[in-house]
Amino acid sequence: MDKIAHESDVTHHYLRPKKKFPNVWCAGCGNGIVMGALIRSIDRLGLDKDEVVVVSGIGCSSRMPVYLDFGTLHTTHGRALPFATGVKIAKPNMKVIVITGDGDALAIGGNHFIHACRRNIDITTILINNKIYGMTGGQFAPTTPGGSFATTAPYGNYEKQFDAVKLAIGAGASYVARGTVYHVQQLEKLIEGAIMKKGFALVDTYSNCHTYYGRFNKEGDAVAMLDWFKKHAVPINVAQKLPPEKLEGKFVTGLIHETNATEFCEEYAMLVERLAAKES
Ligand SMILES: Cc1ncc(C[n+]2csc(CCOP(=O)(O)OP(=O)(O)O)c2C)c(N)n1
Ligand code: SF4
Repeated sequence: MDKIAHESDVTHHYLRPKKKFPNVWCAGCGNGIVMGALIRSIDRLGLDKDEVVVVSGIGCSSRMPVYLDFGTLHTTHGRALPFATGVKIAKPNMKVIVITGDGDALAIGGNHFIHACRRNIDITTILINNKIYGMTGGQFAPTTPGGSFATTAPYGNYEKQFDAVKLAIGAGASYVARGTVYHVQQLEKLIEGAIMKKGFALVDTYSNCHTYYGRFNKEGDAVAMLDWFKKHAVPINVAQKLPPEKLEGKFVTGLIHETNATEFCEEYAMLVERLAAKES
């Protein structure tokens, strides 16, 4: 069987095609690329469908678990991480993956994001960062660059922009990476690494919302936006050798930060064991 036919079979194995399709995404949306990358990463890791739980909030990106044939939870806006935390504490052997948008994770869910990083709980978070609220019509998000246009920023956004990678590192996450929907093979490797990491893992994934961000900011269609990612991404190993002025206007991709800090569920299990030993 050729490679494309094989990958198509793999993809269909992990989808719910009869129940949930067609999907709600605009043609060319980066969400589909991330979903394909996630499926191939899970398949390569050889995980059983029943070992994986995918949790999301609300947003275009957060629709993803609906289409996936794992254990799934489609919850409320901004609250994917609290639900995922509950699942992980109840079932620590399961691989818990959160799919979230930049509004979902960093605006309404910002506090949950910070504390999940701080606890270093073993959850993989794939943040689909399209720099805007897609589902509700293109309002600006905490990741919208200064000067960019949105329905709620008709004269240009005058707020400062969050860097999700810096935020996660500062708050205590143990695996922090950035990828894009153009660099799919790199994205798959980053997702694999994140799933296998014991601790909180973030994959900040730059993605295209051509329908709103691209249109309002004259960045063109989906293909033009992918091309922008191609031209502006600098892999971490290259970036480390460049002076800061050469990185202006660019962004760094790859595994940016990794530590081996203790993980929340392990700490909790040790506490329970200690207390049980005291009682007996
Ligand atoms: C409590 C609550 N507040 C607001 C909303 C409306 N709402 C739904 S999705 C969304 C933002 C989506 O943006 P993002 O998380 O970046 O995801 P995207 O759609 O871009 O993938 C908002 C504000 C809601 N559903 N619930
Ligand atoms: S509105 Fe934007 S984020 Fe939502 S499906 Fe369309 S392109 Fe994707």
